[in-house]
Amino acid sequence: MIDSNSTPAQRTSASVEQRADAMAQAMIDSGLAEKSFVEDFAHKAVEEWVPRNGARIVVKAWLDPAFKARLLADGRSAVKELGFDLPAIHRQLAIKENTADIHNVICCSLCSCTAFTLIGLPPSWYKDFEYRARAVRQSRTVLRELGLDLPDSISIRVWDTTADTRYMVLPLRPDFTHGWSEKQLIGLVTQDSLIGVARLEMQGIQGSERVRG
Ligand SMILES: [Co+2]
Repeated sequence: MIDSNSTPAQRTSASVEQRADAMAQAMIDSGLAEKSFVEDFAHKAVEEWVPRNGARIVVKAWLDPAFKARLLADGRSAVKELGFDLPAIHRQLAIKENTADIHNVICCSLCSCTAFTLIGLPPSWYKDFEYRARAVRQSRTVLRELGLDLPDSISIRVWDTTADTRYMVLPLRPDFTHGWSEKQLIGLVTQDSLIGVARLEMQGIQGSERVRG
């Protein structure tokens, strides 16, 4: 049944894919972008900007205290050591270290900014108005709704991304990973843990068994 309150525009709105294609075509037609630019961007988004990049950085920091110190002091320069070059607009990369009693979580209350070349494109809930508004005001409740029930002994710090400062969480290395190889450790670090809506040590052995198997 047609909703009589909806406008003609709402009833005929195109899918996200159709709108994205139309925007890409408009950019090409107006000379704002070459076709190869759009294709290159799409390729990078799927193949190169993946959370495994962030996972590699995290594990390097776990295994190399000197690298970790450089990473916390100046994230942008430190990740270059691993071959990660950030877009020029990401002037600063601030790495926020979780501890036993501090939990960091990232949001963008304005839109959907992330350090996307390192942690991957943001998940859909990250772009939702609900998350953007409530992550700041009701962080403990929002984290619980996303499956992370933090005890009161852990305080929460929320980092609101800006155009030129991007954030990534440095998760705590779980005790149960003692003796794991670098590759196993990299496989454990999830995008959720890099954004700060999960804590690896709270995923427990069950989650890790899946990764190791
Ligand atoms: Co944004």
